[in-house]
Amino acid sequence: MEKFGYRFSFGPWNIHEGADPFGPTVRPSVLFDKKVEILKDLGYDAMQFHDDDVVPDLDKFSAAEISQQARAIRAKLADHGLVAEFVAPRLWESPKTIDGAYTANDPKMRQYAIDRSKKAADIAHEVGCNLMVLWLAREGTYMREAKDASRAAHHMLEAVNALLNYDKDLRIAIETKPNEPMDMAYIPTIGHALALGAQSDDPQRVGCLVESAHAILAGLDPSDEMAFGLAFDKLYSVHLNDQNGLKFDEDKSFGSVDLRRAFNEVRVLDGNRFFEKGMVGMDVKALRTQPAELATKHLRNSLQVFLRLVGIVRSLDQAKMKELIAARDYEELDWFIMNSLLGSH
Ligand code: XLS
Ligand code: MG
Repeated sequence: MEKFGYRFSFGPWNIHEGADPFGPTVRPSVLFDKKVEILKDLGYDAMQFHDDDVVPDLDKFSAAEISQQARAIRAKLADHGLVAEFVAPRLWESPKTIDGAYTANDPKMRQYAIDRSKKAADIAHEVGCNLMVLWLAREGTYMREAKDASRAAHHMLEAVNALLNYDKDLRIAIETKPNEPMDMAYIPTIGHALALGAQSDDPQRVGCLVESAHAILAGLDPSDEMAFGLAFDKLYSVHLNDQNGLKFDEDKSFGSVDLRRAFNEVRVLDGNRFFEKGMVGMDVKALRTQPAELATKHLRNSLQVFLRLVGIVRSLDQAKMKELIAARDYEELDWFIMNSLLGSH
């Protein structure tokens, strides 16, 4: 398979049982070892992790036990020629983070969130990566008056600084999202993420991860969010998927709603040689209707659509595009792009 120099990843949560807020699971759980095989067979290169994907119930274990389990996962990946892309502390399920993790009103809960994130940094080190993704799922409000938003910004900065100072090798990619599970989330866009990173003790080690659906939920174009991160060499990873309107996060297969939008994500990534900078991560979910034995096609589709779009991007007649742009004939440019996507008749 021609991968144009790119490396690809997804997380074990992308092969899932299909429950939604209105209905139970519809597929049996898939064992981790099987998910590793599927990832390899589909042509992916790396697995993304939450801390408790590596060490389930990690709060129950000692540092030595956590290290041992993490090293076992690293070996399992290596047996298949795979690596870990990142480790993300899962700060949205614990009873201690009901009122937020880094921005909880209770300082003891804020400390739990920071301590758990340090464990995630240790796990990242043991599975062989130095990238941590912070999806700030519980940082925000259901009602504004419950939190002091300015103080919350300082609490998030304190958490980022605590991690940067705890592990001098760690790089942090802030994954932004404007809502869900919160009514309104703090750090909703890449601009907010990079502004926070710029205030940190070591801005060189703080960047971002753009998720297509999260940018769309913020009313923004994902390729523009990616371009902003790339402009300042701050795009450490992406979560490609798609989203049909402003509703719950759908994690649809890449390009399955808006192919032109997906084309521009690939055009921006490839035009900035992202294959030299980071991995192309997917964050996609199979439709609840998909039968168990067929519930990995969203991962195949997303990877293959990306590669097909890279082929189109790299075949574009750049001289012709420059000519149309110089003439400000953007309608002809639109026609040119549409024909590139539709296949000229
Ligand atoms: C949300 C996040 C989440 C991962 C990473 O989209 O990407 O899916 O668990 O924290
Ligand atoms: Mg995501």
